[in-house]
Amino acid sequence: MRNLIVFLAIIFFVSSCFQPEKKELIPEEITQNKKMEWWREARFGMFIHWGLYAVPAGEWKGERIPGISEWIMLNAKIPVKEYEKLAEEFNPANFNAEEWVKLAKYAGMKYIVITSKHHDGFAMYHSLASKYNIVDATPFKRDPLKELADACKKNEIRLGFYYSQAQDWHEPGGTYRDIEQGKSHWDPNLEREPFMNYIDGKAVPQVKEILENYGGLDILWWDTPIGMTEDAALKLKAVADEYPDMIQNNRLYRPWKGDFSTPEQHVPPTGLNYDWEVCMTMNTSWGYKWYDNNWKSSETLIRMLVDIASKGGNLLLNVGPDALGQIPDSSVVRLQAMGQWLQRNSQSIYGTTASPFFKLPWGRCTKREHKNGTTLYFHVFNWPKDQILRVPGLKSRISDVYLVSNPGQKFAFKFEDGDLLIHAPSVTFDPVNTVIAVETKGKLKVESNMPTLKDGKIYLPADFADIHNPGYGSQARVEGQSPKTVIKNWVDERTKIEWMLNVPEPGKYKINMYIKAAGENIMNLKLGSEEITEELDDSGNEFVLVTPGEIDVKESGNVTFSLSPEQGNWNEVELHFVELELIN
Ligand code: FHN
Repeated sequence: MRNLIVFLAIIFFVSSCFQPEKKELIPEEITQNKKMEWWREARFGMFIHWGLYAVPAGEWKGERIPGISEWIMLNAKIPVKEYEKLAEEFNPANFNAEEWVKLAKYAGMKYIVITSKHHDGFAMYHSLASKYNIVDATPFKRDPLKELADACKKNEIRLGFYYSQAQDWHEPGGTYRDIEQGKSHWDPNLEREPFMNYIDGKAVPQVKEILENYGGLDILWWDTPIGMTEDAALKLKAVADEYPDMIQNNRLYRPWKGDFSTPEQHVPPTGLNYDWEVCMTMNTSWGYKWYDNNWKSSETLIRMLVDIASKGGNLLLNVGPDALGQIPDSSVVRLQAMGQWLQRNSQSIYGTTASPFFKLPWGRCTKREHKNGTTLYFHVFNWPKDQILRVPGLKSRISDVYLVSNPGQKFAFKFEDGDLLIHAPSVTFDPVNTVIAVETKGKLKVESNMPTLKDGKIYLPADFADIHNPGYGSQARVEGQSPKTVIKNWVDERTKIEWMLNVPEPGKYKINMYIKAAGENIMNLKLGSEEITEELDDSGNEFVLVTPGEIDVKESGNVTFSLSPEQGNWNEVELHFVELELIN
């Protein structure tokens, strides 16, 4: 009987992993799909944070100010009148819109989003609603956003403006961080006024200006709805909704979804059931900070773009130009590397959709559907040492397997134990990411490789974990090659590790974990709705087996197993795998 239940559960599980039938769309969905079409195909855009904060570049009165550089006015508690003086020094003589646009194009980016006004309240375009703008208040006197809009048009790249609609540290009615906690503005000379004065007097007129005067924006990127009220948001929405083809993000007012969501500084572990765009810095700050050298490598950035595409999202990658109008060389080099990789592999990114696989231990997958089949793009991050690339559970008919950057290079393949095996030469073609295309015919059929019961155990390896890192702070990551992968650098107590798994039958499961713990760590373990806590001993430099106890799983089906640090009781843990052993 038990075998029968397991068998039926597996049959249900397998069949539910085949591609779902396309559902009938309602008219609103058709309109929305049409509006989002170019954006979904684009996959990759450039974020530009540029403003007066590029002048101090992270330093105030000879002191390095901690935190992200565009927040220097708040972090260093600079009085409004003093900060305003930065405008007199701002003369970005080397600014060249055409060069920026060409760089974005070379990098393979399809759109640009630039700060028209950040939280410091300074408009980076010629505003008639406030003299505190780059044309009226600086020796530069040019409107860089106008020049950028012209260059984008000329070079056929889409353009969006960022606008900080609630926070405006310069205005008596603008909001600032902690206003919702009742804290005062740091500048006692700024006599407070009602928020609506600022909305009516500056935000609404400025949003009208940017929408009317720059040839029609493709994106309006709202930010930080701190202190935003529904009344104020409705006024701004009314202005923006005059442009129904313009795409807006979800940050105008917290309860509203906008056209897309905006995970910041982290990549969601799985896809989201809504359009989404990760915004990400290449170092730590958004604005220019001369001593911020915490650069992500080109390899990390290329793989991040691929990871996001494999989950169906976009990447908006930031640059912070300096006070002379130059994009830092460290950003340029990375963008060029991304562009070169994209030139060879463009078809595996643009216009593709999310991976049909649960997890691929060696990389990622994107796909493109055609009338008679699907092209699967396998992005191989870790080239197999045994010359066999195993694609778990691919059940479709296959007509061709070739290298995307050189389609003449074919690969031999065969099916074995329900998996596709691709013969991989001993030397990798691209150490960062080799893309192999697999042409499948007919309906795409993929059997999920979600962990499930096998020989009495459910095996949860490091490379099948979803790592929920905090947006800012230390990032845990997977290192090594399957089956020897390890989660390393788990030092931040906000980081949570999760696995999706299939429990074919309820029962008591014993937990075995293979971990290395430094110092004192207390961990909470949760399977379905049951939770236990484990105090981990310092294991020195060794991986040890830890058995925190048993958990009762009351229902079969897909569940989540999670590990999270007990707040205030965390030091550092590395994790190789977890095993759930059925004991009754
Ligand atoms: O506070 C800003 C920050 O400076 C930057 O502009 C980012 C970009 O998404 N948005 C805010 C933080 O969420």
